[in-house]
Amino acid sequence: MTEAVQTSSPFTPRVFSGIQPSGGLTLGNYLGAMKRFVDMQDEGSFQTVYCMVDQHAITVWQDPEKLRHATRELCAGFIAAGIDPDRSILFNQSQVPEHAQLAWIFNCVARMGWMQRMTQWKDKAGKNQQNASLGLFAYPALMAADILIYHATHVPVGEDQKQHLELTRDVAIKFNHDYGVDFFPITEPVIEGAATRVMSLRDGSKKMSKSDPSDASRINMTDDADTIAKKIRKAKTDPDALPSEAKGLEDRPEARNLVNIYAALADSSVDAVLAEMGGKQFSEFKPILSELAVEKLAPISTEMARLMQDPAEIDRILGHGATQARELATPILKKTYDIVGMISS
Ligand code: AQP
Repeated sequence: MTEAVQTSSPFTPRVFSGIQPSGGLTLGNYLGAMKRFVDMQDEGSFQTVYCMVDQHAITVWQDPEKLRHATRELCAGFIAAGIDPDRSILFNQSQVPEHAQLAWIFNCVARMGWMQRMTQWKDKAGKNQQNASLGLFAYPALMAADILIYHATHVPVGEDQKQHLELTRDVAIKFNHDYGVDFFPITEPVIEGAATRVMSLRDGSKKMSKSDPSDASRINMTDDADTIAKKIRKAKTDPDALPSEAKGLEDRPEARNLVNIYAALADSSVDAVLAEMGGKQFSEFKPILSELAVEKLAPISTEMARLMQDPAEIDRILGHGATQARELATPILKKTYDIVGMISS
């Protein structure tokens, strides 16, 4: 569980996190991020603000109709997984212009060298950096704005976003230092659980990702029971049986991945899973994992499909969430403009 909220901070305990509608939700997004989002909402110590970051999604090409569909489906995924729009603020980024407005200021605070060091930039831009979008390069400055426009104190994310969160802290520190203020909080990352980095089912060295060209590499939250079972059956493994202790998973990335997934779905720990499953061959373990995955994911995908039958209701929820988000963001942007020396009404 999340560490106790520090009461000495002048900032309201507030959680912000986002997911890109750059494809369908994966098991990685669910276990690494969304499950934590629900825990933090239900825990009740924080105000929780969750966003479909559509402006991040377009840093690489998105077909407009698919983007609209993916944004609605992601909203349905949040709700189906347990985010309650009456208890959390749920919205899409482009409806709250303060994100982009603060991002511009942060573009002027962050340094080129910081961005060049980001592994996501290097991975996604690949060898042809000259042809990547400027938005992809500046992605972490927009992410810092997403978080700091709410003065968020805690950000639950998967392991892959750790570096971007460090950059968010650097932006806050440099802004506060340059302007001689103590205005932006130094946000705490929350990277917890047995599956903070779910790997591809086809390659244990690659992250499970919604934009991986191989559908077999991931479990989509919309996959039906047969598809989930087939993907787990075909998941790459090694010939050895499961060990009885976590140490035995060293140098066995595919085996470790499946055990991590099982532990996260079962709300258990790797040690507890291995104590029970140690000695089993994958031919025995994979059907047990499939059964658990279907049991946990089927209710979510069924609810997502039901919600998707009423896109107007989803749009209404997003519109309402955007209004609530702007109520928090507007005064923080105005104060930022004042600090920077801009005249605002
Ligand atoms: N494989 C993963 N394991 C654990 N956590 C993960 N997350 C993503 N993949 C995994 C977490 O999900 C949240 C939302 O991620 P995102 O959609 O904003 O971007 P991403 O990290 O780049 O995810 P994808 O699926 O790989 O998207 P694409 O393919 O579009 O780049 C984040 O908290 C992330 O850590």
